[in-house]
Amino acid sequence: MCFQYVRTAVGDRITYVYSELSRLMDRRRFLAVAGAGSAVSIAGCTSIAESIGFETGVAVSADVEMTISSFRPTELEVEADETIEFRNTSSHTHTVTAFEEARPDGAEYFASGGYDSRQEAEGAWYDRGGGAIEPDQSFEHTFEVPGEYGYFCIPHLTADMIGTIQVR
Ligand SMILES: [Cu+2]
Repeated sequence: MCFQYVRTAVGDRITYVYSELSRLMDRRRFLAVAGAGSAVSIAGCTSIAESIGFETGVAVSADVEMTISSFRPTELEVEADETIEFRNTSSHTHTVTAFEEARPDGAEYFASGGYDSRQEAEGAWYDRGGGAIEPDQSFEHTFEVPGEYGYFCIPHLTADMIGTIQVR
């Protein structure tokens, strides 16, 4: 696991610094580390990443990042009523689109572009690129109802660009 982060005092938002190798970390460890609430550093990790050519040390302040074809982290655990920022840090265009069925009872549907259903979001995307999150743009949503939310990126669903938010 190559992953480093600091939980900042401001806004209780996780600012994470990681390498491409962080993709390899498993969810359990991520949650355990994220829940610890203190700075964590895995010795040797950064230098390993650098030695094989990855850029490291770039701090990104967002809750979920959109990379070339994935959400990172894939699964995120947050408190109810937290506003989550999904930020496109790649050079590709993405969407954040909720699965209709994968949300707790009573939870509001969410999608970049503000659509009220998956059908509406997909229709807008295929019709006119509706809901697009361009490079360096963000989409925010506040998760009010505890439970599990599944979401995906419309143009990259076939590449398994899928994420989960666990709201406590
Ligand atoms: Cu995408």
